[in-house]
Amino acid sequence: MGAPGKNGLAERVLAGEVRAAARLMRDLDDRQPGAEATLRTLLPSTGRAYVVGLTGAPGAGKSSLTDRLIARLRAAGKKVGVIAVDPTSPFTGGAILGDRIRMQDHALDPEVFIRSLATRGHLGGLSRSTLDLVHVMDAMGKDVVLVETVGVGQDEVEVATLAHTVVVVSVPGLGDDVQAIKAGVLEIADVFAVNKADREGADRTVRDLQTMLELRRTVASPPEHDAAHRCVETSEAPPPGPGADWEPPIVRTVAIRDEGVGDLVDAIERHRAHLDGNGRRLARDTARARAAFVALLRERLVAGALARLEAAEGRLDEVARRIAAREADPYALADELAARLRT
Ligand SMILES: Nc1nc2c(ncn2[C@@H]2O[C@H](COP(=O)(O)OP(=O)(O)OP(=O)(O)O)[C@@H](O)[C@H]2O)c(=O)[nH]1
Ligand SMILES: [Mg+2]
Repeated sequence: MGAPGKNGLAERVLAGEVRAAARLMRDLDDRQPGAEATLRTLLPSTGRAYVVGLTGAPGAGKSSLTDRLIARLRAAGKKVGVIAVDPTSPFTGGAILGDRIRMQDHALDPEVFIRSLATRGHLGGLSRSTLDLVHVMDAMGKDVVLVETVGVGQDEVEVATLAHTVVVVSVPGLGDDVQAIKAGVLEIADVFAVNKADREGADRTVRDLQTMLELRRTVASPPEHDAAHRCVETSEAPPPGPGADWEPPIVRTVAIRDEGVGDLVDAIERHRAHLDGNGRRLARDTARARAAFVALLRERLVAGALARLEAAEGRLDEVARRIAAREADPYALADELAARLRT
């Protein structure tokens, strides 16, 4: 498939070559024509990596925890990939996010591959570009891929469509937990980490989370309801979410002192074992594939429709201006474009 150079790149990625992977990721990011073809040749070699999502408020300590998790996983001989989506602060381990070249050069451990990703503004949104990176890391032979996303807006919900295990990181104080629950984080959490447990109020945060979980248990199937609701709202697959038979553990951590991190690893491992039992892993993978496929399809359809629109009606901005000025009917335009895509 394609030019020999492209196959060469895929082979080098499969051999775990960092530079080849970085190159492919850059090309995917830039929407280079050959990049997707290369990714597709890699797909049959993926599916081995276990994906852990970490989400939580800005500054909750997600990167610090990720940093400690990397150390534990490496000590256990695992190869680790890390994707930080829209990072606002650098990793404590010295890798400077946002500077790809320096990150590569400073990576002391060749089996750890860290990559940051700015997605906002992309048509495909978080899941598409992040999933591409997950695939590349998977193809590289990473055993575990950690995905860090800031828990604001849709991103923390979308991370559930990428990860096998979602760790929601909260911190004491500021009523953050209630906010997190409002944002639907409770529905996607497989494990709760109460980080900065060295700070006052950690007990309270743990209690609040316990109360919320108990509430959920006593109310009739709220996760299903919420998932279905979100599905209608976003016409996307519902995030897999924890099953009714899994009770998300709450783990206290102090990332900066490496306290509780072993417990966090244990909790993730237990969730992994839970998924591996009774085909839940396959169900989760299917739900992930469904969400990713719908996102991909939507991206393709919207791109196709917009291209047709611009060819027929002029630039999108101009069409939008006419809609705003009540000179064009958005319903008629959308119906017309959708109908044309069907033929
Ligand atoms: N006291 C205390 N501080 C912590 C702990 N974990 C992290 N921090 C500090 O909290 C700050 C933010 O940590 P990060 O790991 O960058 O947090 P983050 O969630 O990745 O932040 P963003 O990616 O910007 O959303 C840093 O100054 C850390 O040193 C902890 O357990 N206790
Ligand atoms: Mg961070």
